[in-house]
Amino acid sequence: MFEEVLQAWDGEEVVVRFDDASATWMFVCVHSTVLGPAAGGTRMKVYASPSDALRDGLRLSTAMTSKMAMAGVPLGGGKAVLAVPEIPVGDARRTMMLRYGELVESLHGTYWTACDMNTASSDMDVIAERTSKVFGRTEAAGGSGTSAPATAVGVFHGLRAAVARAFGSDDLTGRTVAVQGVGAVGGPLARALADAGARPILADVDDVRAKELADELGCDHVPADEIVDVRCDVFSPCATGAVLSEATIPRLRCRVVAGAANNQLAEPEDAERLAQRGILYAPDYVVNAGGVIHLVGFELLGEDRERVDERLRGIAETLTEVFEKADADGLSAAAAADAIVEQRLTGRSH
Ligand code: NAD
Ligand code: PPY
Repeated sequence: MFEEVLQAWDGEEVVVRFDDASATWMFVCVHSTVLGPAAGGTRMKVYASPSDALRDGLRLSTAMTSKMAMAGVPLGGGKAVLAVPEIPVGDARRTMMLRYGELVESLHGTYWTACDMNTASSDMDVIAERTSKVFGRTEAAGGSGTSAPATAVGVFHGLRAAVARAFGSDDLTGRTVAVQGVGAVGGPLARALADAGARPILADVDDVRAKELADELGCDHVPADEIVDVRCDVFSPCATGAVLSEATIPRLRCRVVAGAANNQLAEPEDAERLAQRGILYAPDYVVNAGGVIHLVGFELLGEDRERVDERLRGIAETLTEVFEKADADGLSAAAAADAIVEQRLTGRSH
């Protein structure tokens, strides 16, 4: 039910539209505009129910507020969900994106959009025909293109910082890293890890994709449902959310979790469950901010490549500050990161 889902959320507003022509529920979730206009990608997905779509959008928008605050960019957190009956193609997709662009434009800058699951830079080009409040258009259309490679670079730096914290050195030589999902972020991450001398172990529900990359990198791959159980130094979730749960945490055989997926913890208590198992968790919204740094750096802040790269490397320092605060205050890393976000949003420390 929409009522229960919304009552449990602490965000600012949700704009809802049912797009009759495509039978699509459109939810624009504005979690916070405290630090600037709410921004976050548009996820297109087939959900079991509109309430499930709304729940996903709300959680993702909340995480965007934290991501923006932690990355130190002048934006708030938002996310949009297009709950489609099936993923549209061709003209149906284009006309739906145009109508969605009109919805974004009607918000007069409260919400800025970008790519997320199942939406691409080409969709942003279409949306941009109706609104200027869009990041991540193709370079041909004047945007900065896909942010996934930058996200992978940021995860790589964060992962190295987490390894340094857990093992006393950030040298990745010989370190085993189980990468769950080798798509637009997990793929380049696996390559970077292999280049740095680490030993990636890959898995993807698209087993062919995992096998081909493993063959190319000369590393191992396992079936997707076994990656959580793999003995490794680092488990790197780069597929979907909620992979760290009461059910999966006891199965993990790693020292560190550091990956790209949004909302990795199924529930807040999972941060404590990880800590109790002696697993160092690098909070997702700290580690996966590379896409934000790329899009906002190039398209809003007018930064050059050098500055964006410097900021991507800075993810390692930000994460180290989180770990230091966690140790100093006796908190899990997730709770320490949340406390830093809270301070940036309210100007107060707790
Ligand atoms: P993607 O769709 O390109 O890749 C995801 C991959 O995971 C696919 O290859 C898919 O087959 C695989 N997969 C799905 N479910 C799986 C499972 N249960 N086990 C193993 N593999 C599975 O997506 P992406 O852009 O690489 O993003 C990966 C994650 O990172 C997502 O959670 C996304 O929200 C998050 N993220 C991405 C960006 C970005 O810039 N692309 C930024 C921040 C966060
Ligand atoms: C994400 O990082 O999850 C995003 O949604 C990407 C993004 C980055 C900057 C503005 C809007 C969306």
